Amino acid sequence: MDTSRRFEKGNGGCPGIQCEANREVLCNSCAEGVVTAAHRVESRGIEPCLFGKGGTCCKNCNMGPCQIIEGVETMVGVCGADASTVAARNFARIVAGGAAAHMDHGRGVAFAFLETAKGETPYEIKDGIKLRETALRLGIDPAEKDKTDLAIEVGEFLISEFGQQQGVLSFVKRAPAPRQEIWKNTGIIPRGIDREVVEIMHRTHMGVDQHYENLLFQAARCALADGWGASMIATELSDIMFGTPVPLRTKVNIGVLKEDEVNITVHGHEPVLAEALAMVANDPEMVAAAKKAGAKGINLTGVCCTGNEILMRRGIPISGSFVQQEVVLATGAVEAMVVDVQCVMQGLSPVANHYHTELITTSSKAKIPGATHIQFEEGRALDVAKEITKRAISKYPERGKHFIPVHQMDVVAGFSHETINYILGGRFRASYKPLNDNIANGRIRGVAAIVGCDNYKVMEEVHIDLAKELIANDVLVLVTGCAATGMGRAGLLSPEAMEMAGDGLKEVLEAVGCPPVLHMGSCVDNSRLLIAATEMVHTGGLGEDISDLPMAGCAPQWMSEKAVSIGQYFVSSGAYVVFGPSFPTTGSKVVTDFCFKEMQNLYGGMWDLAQTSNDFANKMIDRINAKRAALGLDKKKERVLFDMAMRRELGSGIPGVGCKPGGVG
Ligand code: SF4
Ligand code: MSK
Repeated sequence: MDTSRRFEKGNGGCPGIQCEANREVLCNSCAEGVVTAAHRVESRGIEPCLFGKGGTCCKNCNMGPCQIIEGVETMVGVCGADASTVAARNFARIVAGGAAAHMDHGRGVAFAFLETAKGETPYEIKDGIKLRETALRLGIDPAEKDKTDLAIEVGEFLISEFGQQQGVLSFVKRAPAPRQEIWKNTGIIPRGIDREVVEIMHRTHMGVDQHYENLLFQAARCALADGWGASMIATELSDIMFGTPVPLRTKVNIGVLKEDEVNITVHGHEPVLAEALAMVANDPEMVAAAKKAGAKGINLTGVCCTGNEILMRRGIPISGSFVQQEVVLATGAVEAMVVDVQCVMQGLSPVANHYHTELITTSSKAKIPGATHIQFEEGRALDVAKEITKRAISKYPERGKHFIPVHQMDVVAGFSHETINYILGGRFRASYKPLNDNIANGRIRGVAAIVGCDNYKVMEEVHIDLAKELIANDVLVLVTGCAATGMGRAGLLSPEAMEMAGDGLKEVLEAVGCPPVLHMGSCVDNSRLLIAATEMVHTGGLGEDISDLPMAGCAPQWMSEKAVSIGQYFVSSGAYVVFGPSFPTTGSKVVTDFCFKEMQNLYGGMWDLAQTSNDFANKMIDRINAKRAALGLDKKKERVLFDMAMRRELGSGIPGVGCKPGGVG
């Protein structure tokens, strides 16, 4: 693949990264001297280290590091490990790393939930209906119990699943029965949440599990403990505590920063502190302090998935996705960036130091040299939020030369699976039946999930062109994470984007008034997609299992280990998942074939690899068509083929919008 052309220089000799807003900020004189990941990519190249690309280097013991080449007899590890063993071990460790991040996130939410249930935090149990439904699902009888007692019981029950040693995780039982049978037969039912990560770390230690297949089975089990365990716990308990999302209008992109207000950005993944900051942002005492400092108020915005959490539930705008985190600070207009865990670049610290910005870490698990640390505790949530807000206010008078680009885009977000149920079926007959019926009658070809990060390796926004091609082909698109923010910047999260949809999909969208691309939340909220797929199966007419659905998933710009864990839990749940621009096992054909072929036989779902948006679209639509044919729904449906002229024409998507040079977004 020619990757060199993927990184284009901006007009002013500054790095150009994906979005016009980024380009404008980094080319502005107030960003002079600032070094961001875009600059580092420019100087180091997009493949900073070739050692390890393809997954066949091992440094699991001090006889190495060993570089291993498949098929070359002399290029095995000192211990004799071959490429398949090492690639599978490395893959399993990637899954363990990604799953562990979600597991610790889920644990944090569960403890915050329990403290809230006991009245020890300023939060409340907002969704009593979901609490009762969840209790029933866990086998807890909600009858005769008040909200407090029930929440305590649910919280304690779910916390116990993190340290559970034997048995089956409770939410696993939500999956379609044939799916559970497959997991049982392949021996990958997760027994406890933490146990599966520990077992991967043990098995991948020097001299333990040497068989690639055995390693990949444990990787699958660990990933399921993430998706159907920790991530689902994080999503469900966050919904019960902070409210289940419903559709709301808000905005995304750097232009949501405000010229005349104290700008505080929250970045990372956890919703807990961000909720407290949202609670105090309008506190009269804080607003008065901001006014005294010369500002008109306090403007809270989000970055990455903490941003997605408060966007979904509170409509708080997102100023940036992963690749924009440093650029948001390079505006010089942010008084404080408050970070919790995951996807927070160390490069933020020097960028913040370049300005008056205070970078504030808040988790004992995640400190950064040069940042101020203010430890967050749920029991003191409002006090901590006020302390942070006051520090940000005190920085406002120090704001110097700055530049806020105009780019911002209207979005509609908040599509929990409960909301999709309601929107499609209406208040009195909430159901996935209309979706299934419209798939069966061919108005909707199928469903695609575009999830995950954005990444400096991919300078074109592949996921945006892909989404346009999918919706033009009547595929309903579900998005999460930073991919969702990118879609928002490009105008695809607004109902007006339905104009880009094929006739069938458009007809359905017009009837319900929702966008063709539905924002379903943060990284942990990929668990919502598992439930939505399960609901489609249970509703009937589209097969007996998730693997029967005309559905495909992808992460075209994946960056984090979490994305691999997410991809693996979808594959093990029966989904076809395409990753790009690279896959971490390609140094071993044996392991890659197992992931790309054998997993299909085992799970009815498999991995695949693509690079261009057109490759992704072709593969995903082919899969959806094949599933339609298998269901007997193969009434000929014309494929809209995108040529270069059509791509250019769609360029910004809706006239005058989008995240391409010359657009507004
Ligand atoms: Fe090399 Fe084997 Fe040690 Fe890995 S475990 S570093 S392959 S000797
Ligand atoms: S924040 S994991 S860059 S989606 Fe969830 Fe974005 Fe990927 Fe982090």
